Amino acid sequence: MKVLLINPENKKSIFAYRPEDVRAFWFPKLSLPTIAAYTPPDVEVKIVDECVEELDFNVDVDIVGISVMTYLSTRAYEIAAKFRARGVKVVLGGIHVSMCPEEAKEHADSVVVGEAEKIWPILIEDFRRGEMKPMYVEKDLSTLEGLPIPRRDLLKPGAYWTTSCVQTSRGCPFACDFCTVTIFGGNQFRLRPVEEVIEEVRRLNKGYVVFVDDNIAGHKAYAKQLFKALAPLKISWASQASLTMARDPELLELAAKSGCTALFLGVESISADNLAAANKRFNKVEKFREEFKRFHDFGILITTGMIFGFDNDDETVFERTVEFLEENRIELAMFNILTPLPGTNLYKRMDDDGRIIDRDWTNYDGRHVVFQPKLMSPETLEEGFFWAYHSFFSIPSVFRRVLPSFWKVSRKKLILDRLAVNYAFRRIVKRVPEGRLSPLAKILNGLQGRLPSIETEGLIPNALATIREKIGTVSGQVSNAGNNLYIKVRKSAKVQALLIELHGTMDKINATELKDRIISAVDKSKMDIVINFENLRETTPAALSTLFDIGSIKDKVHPYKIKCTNLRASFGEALERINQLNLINPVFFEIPADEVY
Ligand code: B12
Ligand code: SF4
Repeated sequence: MKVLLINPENKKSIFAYRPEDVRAFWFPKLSLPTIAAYTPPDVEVKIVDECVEELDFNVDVDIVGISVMTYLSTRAYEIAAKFRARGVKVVLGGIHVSMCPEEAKEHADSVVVGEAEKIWPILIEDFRRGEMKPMYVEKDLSTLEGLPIPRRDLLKPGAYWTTSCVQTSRGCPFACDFCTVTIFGGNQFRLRPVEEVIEEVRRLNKGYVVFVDDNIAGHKAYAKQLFKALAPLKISWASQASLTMARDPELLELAAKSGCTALFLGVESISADNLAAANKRFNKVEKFREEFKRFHDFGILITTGMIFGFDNDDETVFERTVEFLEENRIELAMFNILTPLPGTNLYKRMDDDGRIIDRDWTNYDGRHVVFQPKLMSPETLEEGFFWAYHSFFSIPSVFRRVLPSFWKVSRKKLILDRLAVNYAFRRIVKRVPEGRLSPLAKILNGLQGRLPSIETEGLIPNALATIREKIGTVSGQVSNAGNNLYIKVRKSAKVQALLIELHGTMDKINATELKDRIISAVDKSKMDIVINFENLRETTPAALSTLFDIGSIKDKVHPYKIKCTNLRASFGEALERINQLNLINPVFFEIPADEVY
């Protein structure tokens, strides 16, 4: 009996990785090598991965198994139809089938819902007897003890950067709104016995090992034990982890000592509001810099996963994100457009709100906009995503991000490898449209920035921040801003206005510049402005009266309004000193923060 296991690929997509890309930096999923290992020994098994080889539809085979990711489901169904037309039985399994079994059933002789460890051998025996069922559902999560070694030998030799992929755990202790991992694997975090992982690693042909876990540090005590056991093997490895790993220096040190050279970190967004909405509060924006530095200090290179299109993302998110990644020397990043994958909470929410605009699964690849974004048009989101790719992988950006680590990392070869991976990504980027930033993004960028504060006499501290500092809830940004005025701008999700967040110190000179920038931004954007004073550390009465100099600003912004929030609570004392009554109307007035946030 002959079984053919297929990993489909949508070769028509400009984003599809070509064989040369896979050889340069890619590795296979373990799905099919795992199933192959569970196939009875008297059955002949072959694996074809369309990413790296052609699929022969005339091959001599009795049964075909296809692993289905959502964006590849159309291709999977096409392959299934061709084999079924020849009378070959087709089984579909994997994440998409588990989330949409009724849909998948229409395209196959049998579908497997859930993990296949226990079901696959039963299905094969049923097939032999001519009694294969149309659907097999695995409700239990299999134990990870005594797993057979995945059949990596069935993968095309030399086609991948590495085939030394090993899984040490399944699932993730978190449940981010957009992710299918916890939905599929339950929020039970399952761990393989350390000695079994070590034995599997020991048997690999040397080379770079990739732990294809969802979160290698999801269970700290286990991870520490694993890293200690890996150290004597003298391997180099990479994996995925959550940023929480940086909060345990011992864990980082053990990881580095065990050969960890690179980690993929699900950073997702540089907006705390986005992260909160995505149920990812454990990512703390104000700690990002420090946490990235910790990985770098241990010589661990970082790849960040970034998502564009969250509800608080406006046109400026692309430039701000790339700038942030460059500032933090992020050696590599994967950009994605937010995608409501079936089965996730995000999908349910978007569907309930009628925001899904494209139901073609082919476009659920993180590179297309399939939903209506809140603060920009789908086109602006797509264009900005393309722009971010081009900008991040431009030669100056590559040097800015990668070269500084050269002096940090003791093994210089790692940096050369990272430069090579960036170079390989540039090949893909060249196939992607160039993209552009929207005119509003340019306006916002003209408005935001950092302006030095020179006049430090008579500064009045922010009363709100002082109270918070006392009770220990003040944000790092308020206390660490230094002698500068930081102006951050975005479009409000709630009201048709540009939101200006002030941080640091505002003196008369930078207040004059801020006022000019506001007048210019209102003129170009034709929108109201809301200035939030909550995080401004200190200012002077002279700075406030310059900014609120109605005579010089009212006509220039008419008919638009400049509004404030947290002004009185933060700088009531300064306002008292400058006869604030003139300031309230008609141009400036204070509104409660919850009206804009
Ligand atoms: C390693 C990995 C990668 C690697 C390698 C991918 C590759 N070469 O295809 C990299 C980092 C490159 C990657 C990229 C992407 N990935 Co990925 N990846 C994974 C990860 C972490 C592990 C996969 C793995 O090896 N699992 C171990 C095996 C044993 O488990 P399994 O795949 O679930 O298989 C079991 C069952 O599903 C079932 N089964 C699976 N197939 C079949 C087939 C048959 C016939 C049967 C009977 C059963 C069956 O049996 C298996 C044993 O129980 C998974 C998450 C996860 N935990 O699975 C995400 C995951 C598969 N990736 C995902 C996504 C979205 C992507 C990207 C599209 C992201 C992006 N926008 O760039 C890209 C696509 C790139 C590409 N061309 O494939 C999603 C898929 C979601 C979906 N609904 O489709 C997942 C589930 C993660 C998530 N966040 O939700 N990925
Ligand atoms: S931390 Fe990563 S793997 Fe875990 S639920 Fe969130 S996105 Fe998914």
